[in-house]
Amino acid sequence: SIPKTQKAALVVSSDSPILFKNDHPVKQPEELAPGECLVKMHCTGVCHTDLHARLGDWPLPHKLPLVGGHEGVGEVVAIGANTIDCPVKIGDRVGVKWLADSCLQCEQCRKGLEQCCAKAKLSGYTVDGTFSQYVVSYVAHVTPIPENLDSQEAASFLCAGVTVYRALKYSQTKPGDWVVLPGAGGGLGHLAIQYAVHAFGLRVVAIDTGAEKKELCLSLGAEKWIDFRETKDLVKDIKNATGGEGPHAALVSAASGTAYEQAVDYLRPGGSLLAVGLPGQAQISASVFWTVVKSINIIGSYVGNRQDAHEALNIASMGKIHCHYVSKPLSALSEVYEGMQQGTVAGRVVLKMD
Ligand code: 8ID
Ligand code: ZN
Repeated sequence: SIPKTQKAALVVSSDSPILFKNDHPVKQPEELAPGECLVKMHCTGVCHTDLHARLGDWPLPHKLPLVGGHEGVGEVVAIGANTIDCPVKIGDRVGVKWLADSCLQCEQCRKGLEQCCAKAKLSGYTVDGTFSQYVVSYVAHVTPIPENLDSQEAASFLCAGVTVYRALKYSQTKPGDWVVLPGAGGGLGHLAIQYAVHAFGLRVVAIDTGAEKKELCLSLGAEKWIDFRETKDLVKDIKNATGGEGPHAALVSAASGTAYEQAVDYLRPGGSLLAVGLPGQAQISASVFWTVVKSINIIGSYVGNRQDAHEALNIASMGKIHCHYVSKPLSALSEVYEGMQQGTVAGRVVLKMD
């Protein structure tokens, strides 16, 4: 049976502490609209995007009070009455990703750019997300979880995994090419190393800071490491690491504008800058002259559509790509945000909800 109340963590305002509640209401099965489903969470990853929402540092408004979170895995326990063409059934294990819902009818949805739908609903941002025991989501957009992935292992593929997978898919690289990953030791970056190596056959230069992240990146398959706090000349170090000519692509997943600086300078001619990290106020500044003369591609890449999510999880289920995570209870969310802000979280934290 479905309880009336639940544990949840709420952002009330950007300058008050996270509010942990034991009596947050659960939307009851008979209250679900057609197309909605209720998912009982097993666990949820904590993404840096949740920290942006908590700090209110993006130029995109979100709801308040807000239950954050968008890397959730759980079980469908109810489906709204009169839902037609329902692709899931009660008992299915599904993922709740950033893109909670989209209209599926507009030009962007028809083209597979569902994440740019004007009617998109965003989990843990414009609708309540996964930092609660029961989450209302949408049958058209929840992602089936492959049987052989356990829920905690699967969680961070719903955002971090699908995002870096899609960025690499559109990177215009080919096997044997070099990719540079500023932010490599974080949630997105550590999965990007593994997709780059195992799914796309790329060679990886990892950029981040500190001994723990260095060890993690090298153990996951990065061939070269550069500490962004220690380098005296980033462009020179990157060129040296890639045989003198610079990388074919740079996937920036750092939550900092600094990580975007110099990308056009170190990329090889014809190279691609994959803009993924989302500092709220930064600008990409690049020499127009060298962008043109080096034929540089600047590509913004925003999460992924339903198909990207299927592909990212399917590849993960093949067993070569693993989320490196620490498991914590929901009550640890505030300290997780502190660690993330200080840059001390290597890989991910996954919150256990059951
Ligand atoms: O769809 C998207 N484009 C998308 C999806 C999900 C997340 C974008 N994001 C955004 C988040 O909102 C956030 O801005 O990507 C960014 C990174 O998310 P994350 O991987 O969840 O964050 P993290 O675990 O904190 O990792 C960030 C890493 O960047 C390093 C940090 O040390 C950390 O390991 N870093 C920083 I901050 N500055 C750096 C620099 N100058 C840097 N690494 C290299 N060079
Ligand atoms: Zn995310």
